Amino acid sequence: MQIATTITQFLADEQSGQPHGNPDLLALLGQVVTACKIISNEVNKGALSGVMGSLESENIQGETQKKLDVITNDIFICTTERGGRLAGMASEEMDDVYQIPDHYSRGQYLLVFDPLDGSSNVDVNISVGTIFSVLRYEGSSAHPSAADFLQPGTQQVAAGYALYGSSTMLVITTGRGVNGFTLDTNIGEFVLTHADMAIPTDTKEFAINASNQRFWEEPVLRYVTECVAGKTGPRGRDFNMRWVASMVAEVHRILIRGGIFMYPKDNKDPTKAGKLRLMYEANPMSFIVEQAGGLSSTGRQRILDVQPEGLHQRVPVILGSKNEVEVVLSYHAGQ
Ligand code: P6P
Repeated sequence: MQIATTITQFLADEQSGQPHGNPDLLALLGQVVTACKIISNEVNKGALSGVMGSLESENIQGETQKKLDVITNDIFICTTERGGRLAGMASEEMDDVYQIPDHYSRGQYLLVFDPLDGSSNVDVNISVGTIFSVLRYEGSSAHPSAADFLQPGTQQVAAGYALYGSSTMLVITTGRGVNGFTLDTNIGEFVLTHADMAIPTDTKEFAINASNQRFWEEPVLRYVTECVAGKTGPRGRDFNMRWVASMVAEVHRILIRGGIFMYPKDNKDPTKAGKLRLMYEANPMSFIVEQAGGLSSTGRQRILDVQPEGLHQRVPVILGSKNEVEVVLSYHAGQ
């Protein structure tokens, strides 16, 4: 009898064949998968849930919090804090490190997440997602500090996202390629539907918030202007543009059909190095993109090599199809 491969079985097989395959990591990822199932159920209720709209509060980013931002953050915490695999957590929605309550056992991993990325879209029924990253805890204290999280993206042991779209998908890497799973609501399991995901090296599709054009640096302005010039311009071919305002949806599209996504450094707010956050947006997505054969850069540095200086640090992001990202990087290098 042919039974679909569930994410639990896939990850167990993947870990079992590895010299450092770790049952603790497997257990933690299982808890993260459960959290994403619960969030999917909440998000997909839409207006029926009674939790649309915003709160009066703002997160540390100064962004108005959606009711679902807080609810999904709580779901992540409640689903993982008791599992005995975590030393601590950090999230877009929490100012500081979340300490595992003393009455729960602890583990060797740190979990960093954006519980509902693109949440400004949730009220208008456009796809949103969850992004997560797993790091090793190298300290000895029962209460990790923010400094314990400040590891370059190359130190991630796993990263992934859930996309709450026309179907709910979970895409994950543990450093051995990228695989995609679709939630089969009939059995309540994510089943393997997109094995060995690979980003096409070329693309004709770029994604950027063009309303920021007047704030862009010259290399980005040059690149986008040439894309828009199409066949009549120096690129000699037409391009298409997309902007969903949900990074998870953009990255997923790029994993499926290629593309380049840019939220570059701009001078809209010179105090900010970019809009996207390194620890729980740029790093996990860069790990996935590189594992799928793409590139991910600040424009001046490989994102996974950036040494974090703060839990909520922002970085410029240029990621996607290898050959197209290299064009943008060449412009940053003055070529
Ligand atoms: P803008 C969502 O808030 C997010 O962090 C990413 O998911 C998304 O790509 C970006 O911000 C959208 O930003 O300025 O277009 O609203």
